[in-house]
Amino acid sequence: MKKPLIFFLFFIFIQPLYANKIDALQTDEEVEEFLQKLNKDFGAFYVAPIKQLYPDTVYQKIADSLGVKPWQKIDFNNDGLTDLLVYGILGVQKYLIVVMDEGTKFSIRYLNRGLSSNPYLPTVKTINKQAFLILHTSCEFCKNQSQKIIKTDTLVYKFGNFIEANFNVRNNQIKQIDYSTTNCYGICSVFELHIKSDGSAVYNAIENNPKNGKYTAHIDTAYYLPIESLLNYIDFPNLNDNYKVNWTDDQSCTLVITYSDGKTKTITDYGMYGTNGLGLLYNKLFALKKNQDWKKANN
Ligand SMILES: [Ca+2]
Repeated sequence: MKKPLIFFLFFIFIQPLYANKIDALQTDEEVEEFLQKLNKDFGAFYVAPIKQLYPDTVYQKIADSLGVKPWQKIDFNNDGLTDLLVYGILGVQKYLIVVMDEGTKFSIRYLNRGLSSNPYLPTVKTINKQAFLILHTSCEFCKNQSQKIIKTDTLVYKFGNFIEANFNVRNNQIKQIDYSTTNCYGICSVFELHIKSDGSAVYNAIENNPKNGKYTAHIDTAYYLPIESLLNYIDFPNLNDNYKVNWTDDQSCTLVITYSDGKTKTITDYGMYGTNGLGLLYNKLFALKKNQDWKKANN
């Protein structure tokens, strides 16, 4: 008779430590209310049934066969805290979002690529206890309707966001990172960053920065090492040399990685979203402008 009692007490005391607000969500309305409390911008956001997410009956059948759900609870980063994947509608736009429980707060990751992107068919697959977001991109807005799924990405939550999974990571010895941005139709920060593997760095703030000018710093290893790891994870030598979004007036950037014995890899990226991994890398490089102790250079 003792065992059930011990189990019951264990359940009572342990459960509140691990259960979070996402675990308690049961209905579409509860999901909507949860999101609206997280962010007021989600005031008109709603969870739509499959028929509304995919008005074309062909895509409804594909969504059913793939097992697409408007929302589901998954622990994407294996930290014991349940996260929430939602594909819903706000205004005329479908939004694919993930709410990550970071322990002390919930934070939202937006997975749309541009506002006019083709609808997604998101599913989740777990391999060796690791959850992957399988993102099928439909061709609902394509002129050529023969191909129903135009792209399938396998994304994993790493380095703070969802990036393309790499099952065979190779570590290249990175010697230098050179990064530069261009202007855009509006106001975009134009700058250069030159970072050596010992952390010594030059930041040249050229236009539209809080303070333009040339600065130097020693990049904190807590910031440099994740950038180096992310570069190796995304397998930069095998990425394309050029990326381009399908809209205009956006900002462009160029990334040059010097590695191994003087090899270089140059990536130019119009729209700065060649891959999810590159987008995350650029965010981390942009952040260095603010999170390092830059000193005005003498020349
Ligand atoms: Ca989690």
